[in-house]
Amino acid sequence: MLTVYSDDHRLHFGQSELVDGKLQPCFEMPSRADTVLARVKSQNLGEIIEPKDFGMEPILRAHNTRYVEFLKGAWARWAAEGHTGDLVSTTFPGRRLLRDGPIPTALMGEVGHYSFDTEAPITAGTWQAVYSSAQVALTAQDHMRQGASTAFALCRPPGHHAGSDFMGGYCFLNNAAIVSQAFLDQGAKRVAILDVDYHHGNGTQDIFYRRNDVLFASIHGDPLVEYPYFLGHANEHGEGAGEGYNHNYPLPHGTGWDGWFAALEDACRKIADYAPDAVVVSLGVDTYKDDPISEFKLDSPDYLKMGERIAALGIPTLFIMEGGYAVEAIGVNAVNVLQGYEGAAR
Ligand code: OKP
Ligand code: ZN
Repeated sequence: MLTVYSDDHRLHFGQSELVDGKLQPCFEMPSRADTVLARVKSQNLGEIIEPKDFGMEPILRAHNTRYVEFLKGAWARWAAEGHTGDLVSTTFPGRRLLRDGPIPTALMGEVGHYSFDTEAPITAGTWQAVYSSAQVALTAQDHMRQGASTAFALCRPPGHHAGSDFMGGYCFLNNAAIVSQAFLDQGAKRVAILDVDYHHGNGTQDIFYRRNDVLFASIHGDPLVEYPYFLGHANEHGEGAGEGYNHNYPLPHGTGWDGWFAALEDACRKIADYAPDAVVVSLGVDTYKDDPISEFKLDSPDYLKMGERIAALGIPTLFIMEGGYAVEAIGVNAVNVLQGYEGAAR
């Protein structure tokens, strides 16, 4: 399996994240990608290439232009004001504040307008890193356009919490949404996104909620007890033309392989019924038992079985790296999914 990777991910390195009222090092750190890349190499998964540059157009097919321009220019504006630390939003349009009102001209207001939490810090290199992360995904997608049945986009930063015009949860541009739209723009009739990250992919759900050309299925910690808290319930089935094309599997803390696999089985049946031209997997491995911010109990061999079940769909599948914060283990776990897939697809 081809892996696409760019060192540019290092340019995004948030200084800190608020945990129990104290600033701690960000869980979403550059060494995460290093661990996964090292495992891809040590297991001889296949060729590793740098991304090509597909430009802004495929990004703007999934994201609001003004939001993207904000992301691109925010650091230069922040630095010009004399700041040296990360640009992080702390004020948000909660209920009965103007969520879609005039966009504040002050940067601290504008970043709040475009964020839903404090966990997507904008640093000096964030734009280059998230742009390259999107190009990593698009390059893997292009490999499949040329006929490959699978590919692995080793994206960092991740993307599934980012909506068309908002960031949050370590995410800025939604890599899975961007490549799904690219498949459609190249002639695919239907694409299914299977989000196996521990957290609900609220951004991806939001982007495709009113559409029937992308089916979204997500298995995640129940939002009643887990981040992102305010979306991801089982009764969210889509709206308008999208009614019936969104499937959430919220599961309780402590869920292990058996409970998790039952949800995967149901999701895979829905995907098979939908008969998509391609499957995009939002591959988070923060479902791991020792993940520092998560509460599922999957063990490393389970990821092989996850890959095998996805392969049994028999549909071209693009894997997009999302979360996973047990830095030492995420290489084994992510690559296990890919090797499970390859072993069963072979
Ligand atoms: C991104 B992805 C600790 C709480 C963590 C943010 C989680 C973002 C996860 N401060 N909140 O889905 O892996
Ligand atoms: Zn996650």
